[in-house]
Amino acid sequence: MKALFSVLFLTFLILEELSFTVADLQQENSNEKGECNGYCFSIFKPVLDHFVQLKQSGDKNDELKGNINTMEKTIKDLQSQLEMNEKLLNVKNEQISSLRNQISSIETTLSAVSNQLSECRKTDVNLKISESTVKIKDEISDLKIYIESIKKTISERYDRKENLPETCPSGGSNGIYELKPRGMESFKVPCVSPAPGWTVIQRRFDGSEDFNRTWADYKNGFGDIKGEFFIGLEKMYLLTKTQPYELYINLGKVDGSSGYARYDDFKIGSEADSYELKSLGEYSGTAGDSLKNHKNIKFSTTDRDNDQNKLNCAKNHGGGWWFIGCAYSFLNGKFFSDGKRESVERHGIYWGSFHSYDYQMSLTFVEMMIRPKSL
Ligand SMILES: [Ca+2]
Repeated sequence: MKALFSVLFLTFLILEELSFTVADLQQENSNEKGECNGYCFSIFKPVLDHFVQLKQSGDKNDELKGNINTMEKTIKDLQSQLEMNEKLLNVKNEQISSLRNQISSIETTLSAVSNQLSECRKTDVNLKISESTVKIKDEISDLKIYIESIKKTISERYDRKENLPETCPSGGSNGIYELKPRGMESFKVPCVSPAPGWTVIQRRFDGSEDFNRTWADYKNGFGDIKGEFFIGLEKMYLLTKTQPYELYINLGKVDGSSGYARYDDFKIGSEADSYELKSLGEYSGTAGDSLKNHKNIKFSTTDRDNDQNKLNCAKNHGGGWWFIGCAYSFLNGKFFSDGKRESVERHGIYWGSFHSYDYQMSLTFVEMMIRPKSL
């Protein structure tokens, strides 16, 4: 009966299991202890302890369940927040993606603009280079044309004349030489040695040439360089303007006696100065100085009276010279083969100081020569 009672009681406890509190069980246990004897207590005590443990475990489970519920709720809240954050994150990601697209688009545009700028710069530089090239080509073309014109001019003026001497060669034999002084057309003149390098500019010895000439003839020269001639005032001007020249005058009388007059700085002016006798320099010689008074005197011819006489000295004398009032010397007079002036109307060739200013005497030989002082 006791066992059966225990089983029934145990069944009852199981049915009421989790609704009991620990206090209830302790109370129950106390009640049982009061109602049960020692045997009863020894049998049911372990069972009761077990149930008490079960009850305590159940309470703990309840607590755990509560905690779990709380945690589940918390997790749900967190999940909600997470979802919300994920949504926000997605929105932000979309915004970032959009911004990236915009940046990419801007970068593309910037690159295109940069390329266009580079092309523009290249175009600008190429344009400038092209303009400069065209300008340089034009200048080169102009220079070529200019050079060709110079070549043509040189060729026309100095064709095959490059090797001609500028002055009579020093130490060369007597004879006719073609000279090509700088800046002048070439011309032929007699060159005289042994006095080296002298260019003959006037010569009288046989009366074959008429020296009663016009201004134009004295300007340009006349006569035969192999015989009697005058080289011309223009050549004398061009020669003596470039460098200092000496003048050497050989004089001869009909009796064969001779003398000379030498000047170390001979120079005449241009036609605009009427070929004025600009300079003579120092005189030396044996014939005396019959030219010094003619310094700074203009040249006169029969048709151009530049003298200081109210009459026309050139016309009266019958030739061109640097006439003053008239002349202390006159080497372009009429040639008298016997050395004597035949009439007062016609003046002979004279150099006053060489024949005691006897103007009835006429020289039968004259040779005027010049050479650069540097020789
Ligand atoms: Ca006069």
